[in-house]
Amino acid sequence: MGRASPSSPPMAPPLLELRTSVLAAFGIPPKCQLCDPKIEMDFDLPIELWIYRKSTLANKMAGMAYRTALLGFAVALLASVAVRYGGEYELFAISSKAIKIVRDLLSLMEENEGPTVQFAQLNLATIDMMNARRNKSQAALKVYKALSEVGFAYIVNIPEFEPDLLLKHTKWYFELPLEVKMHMAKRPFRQENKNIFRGYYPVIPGGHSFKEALEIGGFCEGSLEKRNFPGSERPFMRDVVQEVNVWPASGNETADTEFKEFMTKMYKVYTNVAKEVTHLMAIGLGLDEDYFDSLFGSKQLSTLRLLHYPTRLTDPDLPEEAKDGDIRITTGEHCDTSFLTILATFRNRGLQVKLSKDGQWLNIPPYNDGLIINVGALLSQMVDGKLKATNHRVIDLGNDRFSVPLFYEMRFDADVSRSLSGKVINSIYQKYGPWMTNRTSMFAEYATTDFGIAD
Ligand SMILES: O=C(O)CCC(=O)C(=O)O
Repeated sequence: MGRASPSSPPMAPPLLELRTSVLAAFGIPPKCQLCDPKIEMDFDLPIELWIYRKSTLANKMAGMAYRTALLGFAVALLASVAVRYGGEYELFAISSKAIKIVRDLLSLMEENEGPTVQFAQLNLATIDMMNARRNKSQAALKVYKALSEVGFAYIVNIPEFEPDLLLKHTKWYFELPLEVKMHMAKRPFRQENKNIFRGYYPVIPGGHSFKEALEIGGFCEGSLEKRNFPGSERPFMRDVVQEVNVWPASGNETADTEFKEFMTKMYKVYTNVAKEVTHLMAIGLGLDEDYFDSLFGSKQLSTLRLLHYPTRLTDPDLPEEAKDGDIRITTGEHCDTSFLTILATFRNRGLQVKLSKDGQWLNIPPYNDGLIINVGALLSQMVDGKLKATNHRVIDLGNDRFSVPLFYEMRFDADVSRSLSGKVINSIYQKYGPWMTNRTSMFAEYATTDFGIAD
C-alpha cells in the first residue's frame, strides 16, 4: 500500500532534522508523527508511539527540566531562524512551525502519568475537503476505500471548521460550576428538568464510560413542553427526540450568547461536512450523489456532543471493566450504532481502534486541524456490509481530555428496514426514531431515559 505526500505543507528541512534529533534525544522513534500524520493507509504499522511514563518524582522533575530547556531552545531557534532566513513571511511560517513542535513536545511531556505501554499507530487516509469539492470522483474513491477497509479516515482542509475556538468554548463550558451544568441536566439526572434528550449529563461513576457531556441538536427554537400520548402521562417519542436545545445561564450573558451562537454554527458546519462525506460515499458505492439525502433533511436528529473525560488516575471507583491490564479506559470498546460519526479530538491522544475482533489496539493520532470520520453499524448494514463499522475505545493518558463528535442521524420517519440490496435489516423498528431510541438505551448515559411512546 503506497504513501502519498503529507497533506499539510512540508516542514522546512532544517526544522525537520531538528525535530528528529530532539525526539531522538527523548528516546522517541524518529518516524513518529506528532503534528503531521502522513496520508494513505499503511498496514505495516511500523511506528511505536505514545509513551506512558510512571508518575514518579524523578519523572516530574525531569518533565519540568524538559519544559524549561525546550522553551529556551524555542527562543534560540526563532532567533537563529530569523537571522538565517529573514523576510516576514518565512519568519512567520517558520516561527509557527517551531511553536507547534515545542507545543507538541510539551503535550507529550505532560503525559507523564501511568504505566509504560506502547501501541502501534494506524495512519488513516486523509481526505482533503477543498480538493474533494473540486474533484468529487477522485475523493469518492478514496472515501470508499478508507471506509470499506478501515472504517475511519481524516477529513482535512475544511475552511469552516475552527478547532481552536471549538476547544476554547468546550473548555469554557465544562469549567462552569457543576450547579450551572446540572441546571441543564437531562431529566434522568435532575428530576425537575423538562429536557429529556438534549442537555448535560454528568460523569457516571463506576463504569467503563467516564465522561461528562453536553448534547446539542438541530432544533433551536420552541418550548420544552411536550404533548402527552392520549390516556397516558408519557410524551410522544417524536417530541422527545425533536426537543429544543438547552443553553447555559452562567451569569455572563455575553459568554452565554457567544457559546450558543458558536455551537449553533458548529452544528451546521459538522452536519454539512457529514452531508458532503455522505455524497462522496454514495458516489464511491456507485449510487447517485444524493441517494441518502431524503433520509436526513431539516428534521434530522443529529447530535453534537461536547465531551470532557476527567483523568481516572484518582478515580476511587475504578471498576474491573475499566481496566485493561495497566490501561485505564474512559470509553469501552464499541462501534458507533448509527450512520456516520464526525469527530474532533483536537491534540488529544487516547482514541484507539481494533481492525478485527482479535486484533491489537492501534492508536489513532490526533489531527487538530481536521476531523475524523467513522462508519456506524446501521450504515454498514444498510450498504450490505460494504463499509466497515470498526470497534474503538478511549483510554486515559493521565490528563483531562476533550473531544467533540457529531453523530449524523436521520429524521424520525426515515425507513431503515432494508439494505441497498433489499435485504430486511430491521423488522421490529422500521423507522429511524424508534430504532435509535431502542439502540441508545443500551448505553449507560441513556439507560434510565424514558423516550416516550412511538406514534
Ligand atoms: O472521544 C473520542 O475520541 C471518541 C468518542 C467515542 O468513541 C464516542 O463517543 O462514541
